[in-house]
Amino acid sequence: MDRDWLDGYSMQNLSNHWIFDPFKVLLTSEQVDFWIIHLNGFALDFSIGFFLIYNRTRPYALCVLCLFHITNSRLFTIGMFPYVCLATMPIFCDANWPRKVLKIFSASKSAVKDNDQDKKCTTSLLPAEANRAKQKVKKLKGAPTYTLKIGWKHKVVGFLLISHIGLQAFLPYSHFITKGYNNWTNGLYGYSWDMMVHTWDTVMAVVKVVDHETGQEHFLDPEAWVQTDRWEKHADMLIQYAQCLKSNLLNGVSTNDYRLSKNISIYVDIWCSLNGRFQQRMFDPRVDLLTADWSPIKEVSWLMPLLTEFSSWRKQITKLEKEIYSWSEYSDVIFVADFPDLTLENYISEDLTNITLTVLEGDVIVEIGENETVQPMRKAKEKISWHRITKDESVGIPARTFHRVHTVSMTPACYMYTYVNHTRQLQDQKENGNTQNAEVGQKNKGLWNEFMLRLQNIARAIGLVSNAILNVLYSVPMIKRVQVV
Ligand SMILES: *[C@@H]1O[C@H](CO)[C@@H](O)[C@H](O)[C@H]1NC(C)=O
Ligand SMILES: *[C@@H]1O[C@H](CO)[C@@H](O)[C@H](O)[C@H]1NC(C)=O
Ligand SMILES: *[C@@H]1O[C@H](CO)[C@@H](O)[C@H](O)[C@H]1NC(C)=O
Ligand SMILES: *[C@@H]1O[C@H](CO)[C@@H](O)[C@H](O)[C@H]1NC(C)=O
Ligand SMILES: CC(=O)N[C@H]1CO[C@H](CO)[C@@H](O)[C@@H]1O
Repeated sequence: MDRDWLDGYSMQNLSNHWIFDPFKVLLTSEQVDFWIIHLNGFALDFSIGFFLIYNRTRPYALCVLCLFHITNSRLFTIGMFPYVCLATMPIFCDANWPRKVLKIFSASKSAVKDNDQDKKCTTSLLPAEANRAKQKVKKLKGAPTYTLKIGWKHKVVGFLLISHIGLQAFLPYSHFITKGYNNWTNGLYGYSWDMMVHTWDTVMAVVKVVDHETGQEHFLDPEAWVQTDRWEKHADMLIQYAQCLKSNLLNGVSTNDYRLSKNISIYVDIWCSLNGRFQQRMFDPRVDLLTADWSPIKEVSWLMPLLTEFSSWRKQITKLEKEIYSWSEYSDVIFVADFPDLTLENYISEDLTNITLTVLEGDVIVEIGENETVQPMRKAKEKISWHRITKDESVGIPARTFHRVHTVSMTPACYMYTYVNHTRQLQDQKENGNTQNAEVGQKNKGLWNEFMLRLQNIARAIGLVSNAILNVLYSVPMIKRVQVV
C-alpha cells in the first residue's frame, strides 16, 4: 500500500517486456504499467491469500498464481524464486491432493481396481474418521478411551512455533528500534516487506580517498573490490566498505604506484533516484566515513533526506522526457536535485553535444572551466566563467571540461541536463545499412545466446566462490577479475 506503488511509480517501463504484449493490443504502455502492473499487482497481492483459503475459489486462484509466477520468472532475474513458489503452491490444498490427482489419472486406466485403493487412501486421511478408526482399534484391544496427551515435546514445538510467528510479525514493524538501518526506505533489508516497491537508479558513485599528510586526493573505481552496488545504498554497509577499503589500501595493495600515509579519510558521493524522482545525493559527501558515527539504534545523521517535496514533479518529468525524446532519436535528459550549499562537480564526456542545463526550481551558480586543482599546469583561472541562473533559465555546457553547479538558494534546487549523444548518432549512421540484417540474425540466436549466458554465469559463480575460498585461506583481498555488466 506504499504511495509510490499505488501511484504507479515503482516499476516504470516494465511494460516494454514482450510478456505484456497481449495487453498492449488494447492499452498503451503507460496504461499497462499503471493498471496491469501496479494496480492489478496490488489487487493480486491483497486478495490472493483469501482466495487460496476457500475450496471454491482455490482452483482459480492457483491458475492465476501459476501465471503470476511464470510471468515473474520471465520478467526478473530472480533465479529459482518463481519456481520455488510454484513448487510450494500445493501447500494450500487439502493434504490428500496427490491422491486426488492420482485418482483422476488412474480412473481412466483401470477403474475397478484402483477405486478401492483410493477409497482406502482418502478415508484414512480424514481426521474424524481416522480418529474413529483409531478408537475402534483401541477398544478392540481393551484400552481406555482415546485422550490427547500434551507432552513436553509438544510444548517445546508449540513455543518455538509461536515465537517464530511472533518474530515474523514483529520484525516488519521493528524500524523504530533498528534506526541505523533506515534510510530512504525503512528497515533491515529483508524485513520491510517492500519487495519491488522501490526502484533505485544510481547514476554516479564517487569514492574519494584523501591523504592528509600529502594533501592529495585519490579517486577509486567503486567496483574495484565489490561486485554489486548494494553497499551504496545502506549506511551500515558503507561504513563496512570504508573500513575494508582502508585496510586494503594500507595493506600494500597500492604500494606500486603511490604510498598512502596512515592518516587518510574516505568520502563517498552517491547520486541516486528513487522511483522516478530526481537524481540526488544520498549521503553527505563532506562526512569522513572512517570517523562517521553509526549505531544500529541511532538515526544516521549523515544521510541526506529524500527530497519528497519534489515528488509531485514526477508527472512533469514524464512529460518533459517525452518532449525531449521527440527532439531526436539521440537526445536524452537527466533530472537532478541538490541541497543548499552543496556543489555538483561534473565532467561531460566528448560523446555528448548540445548540452544544456535548465533550472526547474531554485537558484544555482554554474561555474564552467578547468579548475586549478585539476589542471595545475595551465593558467586556467581566466577560462572560468560564472553564470547565476534561476527557474526556467538555462545555460549551455561545453563537453570535455569540468563544471560545477553550486546550489545557492535557501531551499533545494532542481535542474535538468539535456544532451545529444553524438557518438551514438555517428555509429548508427555508419551502421545504418547493416542494422536490419543484424537484428534478424540476433533474434534467431536468442536461445543460443541465453544458453551461453547461463554457461558464463556458472563459470563466473565458480570463479567467485574459488576467489572467496582463497580469500578465507590466505586472507588475500579479492581483486576484480570480472566486470559486472
Ligand atoms: C590527520 O590529519 C588531520 C588533518 O590534517 C589532522 O587534524 C589530524 O591530527 C591527523 N591525525 C593524525 C593521527 O595524524
Ligand atoms: C539542442 O538543445 C535545445 C534546447 O536545449 C533544443 O531546443 C534543440 O532541439 C536541441 N537540438 C537538437 C539537435 O537536439
Ligand atoms: C577549484 O576547486 C576547488 C575544490 O573543488 C575549490 O576549492 C577552488 O576554489 C576551485 N578553484 C577555482 C579557481 O574555482
Ligand atoms: C553515447 O553512445 C555511445 C554509443 O552508443 C555509448 O558507448 C556512450 O556510453 C554514450 N555516452 C553517454 C555519455 O551516454
Ligand atoms: C533521513 C531520512 O530521509 N529518513 C527517512 C527514512 O525513511 C523514512 C521512511 O521513508 C522517512 O520517514 C525518513 O524521513
